[in-house]
Amino acid sequence: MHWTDEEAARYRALGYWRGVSFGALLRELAGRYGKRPALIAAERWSFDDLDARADRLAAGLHRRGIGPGDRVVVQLPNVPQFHQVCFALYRLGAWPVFALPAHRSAEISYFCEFTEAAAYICAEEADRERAPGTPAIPLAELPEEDPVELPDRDPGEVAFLQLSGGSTGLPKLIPRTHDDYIYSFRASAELCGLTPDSVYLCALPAAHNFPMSSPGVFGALSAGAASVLAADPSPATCFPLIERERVSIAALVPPLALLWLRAAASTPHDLSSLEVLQVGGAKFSAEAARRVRPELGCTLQQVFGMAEGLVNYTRLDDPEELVVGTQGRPLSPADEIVVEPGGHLLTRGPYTIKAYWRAEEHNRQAFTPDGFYRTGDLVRLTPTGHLVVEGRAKDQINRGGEKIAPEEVENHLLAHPSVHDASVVGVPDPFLGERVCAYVICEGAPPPRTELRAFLTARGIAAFKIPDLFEYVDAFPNTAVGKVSKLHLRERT
Ligand code: OOB
Repeated sequence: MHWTDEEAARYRALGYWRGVSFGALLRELAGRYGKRPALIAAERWSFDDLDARADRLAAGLHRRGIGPGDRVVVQLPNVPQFHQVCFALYRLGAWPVFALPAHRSAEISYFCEFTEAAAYICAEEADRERAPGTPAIPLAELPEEDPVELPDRDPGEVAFLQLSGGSTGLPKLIPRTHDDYIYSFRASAELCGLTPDSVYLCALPAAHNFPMSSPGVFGALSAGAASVLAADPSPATCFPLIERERVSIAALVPPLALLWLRAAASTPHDLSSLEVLQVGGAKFSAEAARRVRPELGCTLQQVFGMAEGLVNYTRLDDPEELVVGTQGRPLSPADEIVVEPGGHLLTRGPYTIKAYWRAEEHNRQAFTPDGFYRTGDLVRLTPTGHLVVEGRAKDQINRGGEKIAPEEVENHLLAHPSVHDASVVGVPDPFLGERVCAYVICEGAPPPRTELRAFLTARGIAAFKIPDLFEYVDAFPNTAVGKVSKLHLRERT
């Protein structure tokens, strides 16, 4: 389930795992950076504010019976309370389960049931309907009380459950420990050159691993830097924030980077503070990558990461051809990379998981007996040790950085009375990289496409999973062994 004793001893001896819990880390940071700004949104919170408010919330949740090992599904927008909730739960030893704001009742009720969640912390009162059996705590009702004494947590234990992009019917949960996660964002902050004078813009959903830890808000906190939390990632929202707060580094997925490039050409806002634009989550084309420096006036950093662990970065001083043409190289000298024939990328290291949580059967395929994670990505290694992502072996759609498990959508479609069979694939799209296309075999007359869309919406799935295209067919092409050939389906559009 975890790292071997030998690996753990090595990671500690090399100083990667520092043996400090999240709770202790925030205390240490508050001691060092006190009144300096930590989180900037409608409200401005200093390091002291975040530390004190995490304590007060921990006390309130403690009184409600939330304690070590309890799971708490957290679904919040980009507000400082998101980070308050994280640190409060970390101090209690309870595990946040990080849902995305786009998730709806199908996903939230599954997370709550599968993790047997003790609570669901949500944005709005109305959200509680998404998890009928779980006590909901809306943002406006976060219970803050006078702090209570809580024992420090063991840094080797699980701190939270992150969601996998998923390639199976139901998403898998990723257990990350204090030691491994703190190492990943501290090392990332260093690699990105963050200092207390840096300003990080969190434009993507704060719960995603990229803006959380690569270096993300946690990395910024660990460096004493401020983070600006944007309500949405549009240029209209973000450009004024960059100007006002003198943002120095921001992180985007490729389609948003394209939008920013387009908007930058005619913006009245001063973006000159921006030194680094990170782009990751999906493949950024070399053509678009080449435009970043001339059009936005900053350094591009490509980031190829995964919630399971491994994160690759182009370095800020890499030559242009590597920055533009590769997805970077591993964060840590201790990251082990294996590229099997065909380009299959496997990895093992100080912040890559050894198993999904409660998924024994899936773990047997996803990890090798010697503890490597099969990423499902197909890559090429350059002589410099950089990785170029060339494709994917896993059955997953990457819609502009949003990951979709086709099987999950197929299962929802199969619940419709007119649907005899369904096969969901990603088809190329110039803006998103891929769009979602559902091939459907109907029983009787095909329903209008709007009906299938409405049906999926009513099933309560996130909007980004609803197919962009529906194609009615009489049969699916088969592979030699009689399975549906998704390769052939993709080629049909
Ligand atoms: C990030 O994490 P996830 O867990 O949402 O998705 C991971 C998968 C990777 O296995 C790969 O298939 C794809 O997303 N991916 C990329 C990529 N970055 C991620 N594919 C091509 N080029 C890239 N630059 O997406 C994530 C986590 C931490 C940092 C950055 C991204």
